[in-house]
Amino acid sequence: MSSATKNAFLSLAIERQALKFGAFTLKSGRTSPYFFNAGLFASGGDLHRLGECYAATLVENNADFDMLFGPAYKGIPLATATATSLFTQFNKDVPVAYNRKEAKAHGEGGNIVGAPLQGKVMIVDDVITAGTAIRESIDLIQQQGAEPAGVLVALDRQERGSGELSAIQQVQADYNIPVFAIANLTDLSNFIKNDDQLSVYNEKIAQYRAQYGIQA
Ligand code: OMP
Repeated sequence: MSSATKNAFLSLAIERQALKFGAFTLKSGRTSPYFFNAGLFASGGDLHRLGECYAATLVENNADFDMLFGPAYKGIPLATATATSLFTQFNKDVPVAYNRKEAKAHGEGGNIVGAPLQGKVMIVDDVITAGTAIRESIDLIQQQGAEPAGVLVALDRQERGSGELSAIQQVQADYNIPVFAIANLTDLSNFIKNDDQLSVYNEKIAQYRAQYGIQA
């Protein structure tokens, strides 16, 4: 994938403090020297630029899919922004859908909003931490008779889950689908290498990777 896409994403994330450096307790209980919070891309401009990075990642990887699906809640604006960028940047008008967390019994009913789930469905989300939300999305897609085509996330932390594999590698292995990331921890570490203020965190990141990182 092009370094221009990775760099555009990483500089925006750092600018918006969606990527923070310090000491953060993760869901796993690990203390991480960095944390990614996609909820901080919170303006039309931010979502537009982020959508361009997601869309470019799909196109640069020649990803094979018919439509996009954004899991509630964080995946919803991300899949939408990706769909609009696929149209404006790449002239691809693909259907987009998302789920409600709670099924509606009245009105239009059901828990899928937007295009019906059919064909090869690409799931768009922020990060894969334990893989629970992604597994739920895959179940939902299969229940509708559609096929999961892959997962697209912003950042791959490249760290082990409970075993040797990362949650991303586990999803790839269990479902035999690709997982694409705009950038991974190696990209982040290279990106901050020459930054006067942030390069100091590379030592902590290296220590963290030695302890929890996946095999290269
Ligand atoms: P959603 O974005 O709501 O799916 O949550 C993702 C989970 O991953 C949350 O529990 C976050 O606290 C967690 N998380 C991040 O969002 N960013 C990170 O860099 C690391 C984690 C994590 O806890 O591993």
